[in-house]
Amino acid sequence: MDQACSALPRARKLRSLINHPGLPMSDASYRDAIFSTPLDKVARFSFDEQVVACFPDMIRRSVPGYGQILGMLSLIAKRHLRHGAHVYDLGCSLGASGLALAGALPADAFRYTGIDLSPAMATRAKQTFLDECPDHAMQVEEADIRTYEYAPSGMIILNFTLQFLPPADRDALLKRLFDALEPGGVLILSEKTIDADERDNAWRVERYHDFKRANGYSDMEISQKRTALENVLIPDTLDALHERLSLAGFPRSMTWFQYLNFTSLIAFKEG
Ligand code: GEK
Repeated sequence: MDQACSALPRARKLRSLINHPGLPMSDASYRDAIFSTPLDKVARFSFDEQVVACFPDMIRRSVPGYGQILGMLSLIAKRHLRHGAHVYDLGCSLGASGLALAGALPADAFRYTGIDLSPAMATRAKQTFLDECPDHAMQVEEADIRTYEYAPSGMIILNFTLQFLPPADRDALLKRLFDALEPGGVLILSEKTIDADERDNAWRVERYHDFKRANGYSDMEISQKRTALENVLIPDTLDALHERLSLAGFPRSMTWFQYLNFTSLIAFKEG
């Protein structure tokens, strides 16, 4: 196993799984220590083997509200998804959203396709679904969500993925997703956001760093990760996200969750 990750005690592993539905048991054991030693030159962040090995720990300790958003997905699906409809999870990483749905809905309730560009992520997600929910119809494709040919779908999940696309590619993708949604379909869009007001933004970023410190990250880890994500993760403002959804054709969108500079929106195909 990679040196940047170390084993979590079993009790902690179980506790974190109970608190956060949908994360793969087999991948929950390694602690994110990727930026814990000083680096001469911090490379651009990428979703490689090293990140995959400690991803569940990394995302839990770095994304405020991640577990709550996952937990709510199945409740939203129960209200909005036609029985047997198709669900896309774009930038599925290790398939946490798919697992959250499979943990709460019967096998015939939906068909799921997770898509991820990272071969390491897609391979692990496929195996996780085979291990954890073999009776559900779970498919994973290694592909670019910008060029993928979408079939009609009842629910599309974009959890913390749009932020990794070049801003110029975002509107075209959202338009294609709007077209792929069936009448009554919903898009869940979760993102890190930036505030237009500098003082508000500074406050939220500082409290976010406090959140990371409280979750065990050192100042050096926070600073090196920030450098690695520069020009890789480019956040929009919350207003810009709603504008993009409107431009894509969605007659109605709302912010249903916000925790510091992390937010989740729901967009309805019908008003
Ligand atoms: C979760 N949704 O656990 N096409 C396909 N995948 C992409 C692309 C692209 N163009 N660009 C980036 N990705 C997940 C978390 S992580 C967010 C999503 C994070 C993939 C990338 O490989 C990675 O797996 C994912 O998007 C973003 O709920 O790590 O902050």
